[in-house]
Amino acid sequence: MSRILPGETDLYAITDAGLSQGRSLEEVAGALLAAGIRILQYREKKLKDGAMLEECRLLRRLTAEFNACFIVDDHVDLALLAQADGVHVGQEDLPVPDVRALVGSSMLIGLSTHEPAQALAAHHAGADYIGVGPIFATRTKADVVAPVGHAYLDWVVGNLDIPFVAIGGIKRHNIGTVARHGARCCALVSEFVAAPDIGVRVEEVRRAMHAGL
Ligand code: TZP
Ligand code: MG
Repeated sequence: MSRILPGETDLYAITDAGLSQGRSLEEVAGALLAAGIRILQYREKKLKDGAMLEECRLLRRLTAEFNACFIVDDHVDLALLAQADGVHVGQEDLPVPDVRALVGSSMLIGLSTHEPAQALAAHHAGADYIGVGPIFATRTKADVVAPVGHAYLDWVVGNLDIPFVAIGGIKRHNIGTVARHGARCCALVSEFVAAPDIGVRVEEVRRAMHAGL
């Protein structure tokens, strides 16, 4: 078990089977973890619960080998059954206090936010960290809200003391700017999982992020 918060590590990787170029979840996750990714989120919108539980258990084993933090998107039941380190919910999922009642105090709860009022509410409700975005336009998420650009990120950096991860359309070419605006942790989906060589890509992204600081 590894409770690692955004900010304690610089990069947060999220799975996406449809963007993984035909590679297995095990191959993609293994490459991300071998490249030093310390927070890995399982995000799956198509499979049935039984298949998702198997995949969560696989990722629990892999992340434990690497002492990495394992987060499950949306599914509190799967997070509990797979003994994940955390669960990540959106504005229209179960409210944070209700998730907390289910998972207890030791599991991390992350909440996606898109505006200051949501960030303040997340803090108040006891979220352990927030997602801040989408910073840029993205095609990875179907029902995504309009990009918030750097304005909302700047507000979070200037006004809140809660761990956060910037997300949405972040790539090698723009992560330096996101870092310069104060993001100490960035979440990437397509830039990582669709890369021909995931290990090389993680290194490139990390270098670009730190060059921006
Ligand atoms: N939440 C906000 S944007 C997003 C999620 C899950 C998708 C980000 O994907 P990408 O490929 O890094 O733009
Ligand atoms: Mg969700």
